[in-house]
Amino acid sequence: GPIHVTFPAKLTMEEVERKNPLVLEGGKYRPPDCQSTHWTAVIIPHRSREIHLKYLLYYLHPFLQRQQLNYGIYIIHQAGDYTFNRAKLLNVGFKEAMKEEDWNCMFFHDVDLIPEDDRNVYTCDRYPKHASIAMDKFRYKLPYKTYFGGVSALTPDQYLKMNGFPNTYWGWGGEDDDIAVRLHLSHYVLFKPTHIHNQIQKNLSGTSTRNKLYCYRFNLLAKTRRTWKQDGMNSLEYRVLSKEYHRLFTNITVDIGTDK
Ligand code: UD2
Repeated sequence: GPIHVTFPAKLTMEEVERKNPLVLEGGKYRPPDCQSTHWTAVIIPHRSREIHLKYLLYYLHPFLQRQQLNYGIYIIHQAGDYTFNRAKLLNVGFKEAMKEEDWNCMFFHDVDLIPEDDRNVYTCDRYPKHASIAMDKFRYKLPYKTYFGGVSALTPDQYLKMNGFPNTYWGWGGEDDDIAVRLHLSHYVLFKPTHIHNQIQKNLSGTSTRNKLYCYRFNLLAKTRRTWKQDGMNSLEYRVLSKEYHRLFTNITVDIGTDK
């Protein structure tokens, strides 16, 4: 049922670690008393949002364990202070996570969204799923019908069929709409759960710095139909700078280039 999400002021990462003794190195987990057929990788694009990350892990680990999934949490950290590129980081996350395990479901997850109900099941469906249809920041309604921001869930096959996500959106905005168009062009019906409690998320906004608005996003969006087959997983270039196995997550720091 519902999870009462609060943000305890004195929470430390050490405390979150103590509360999750069964999590294996790198933020991986296997249910100790059953064999799960679900292998879910949670991919989180990240830079300078440590406080959000701490609260997310505080809620996400016990939440996923209650669902008895095999899971792993991957933080894809963009190196340097060039303009952020959420979708490209998600592509990197997919590629790096698949090198480690045969995941059968990928959850692409903003760092500041916390599930508010246990009926948000972190497994994949027959169709790509928008897994944050009701967020407190939008008063639990979608801002528009095709909105695809926040949290989404795709199987590796679904993801590869749409050539992953675009690499070319630097800064805030547009990439989520591009992904929605790709889904349509790959002939997928988008799955949006109908029961609101299935996908509700609390947004942890607040102190973080604003991502630079991407001014050319509408120009790119207008061309998605022509570009999606060339821009995506098949054109992804990056350099892994480090990979660290922390207690509650795997951190992969990457150089993904710049928009210059
Ligand atoms: C909204 C969407 C997001 C995406 C974005 C447009 C929601 C809840 N989220 O995000 O999915 O579509 O609009 O690009 O509707 N991040 C960092 N460091 C940064 C910048 C971004 O870690 O400096 C990551 C982080 O995981 C964050 C995500 O990117 O949650 C989205 O960025 P945001 O929180 O700045 O933007 P927001 O909430 O408007």
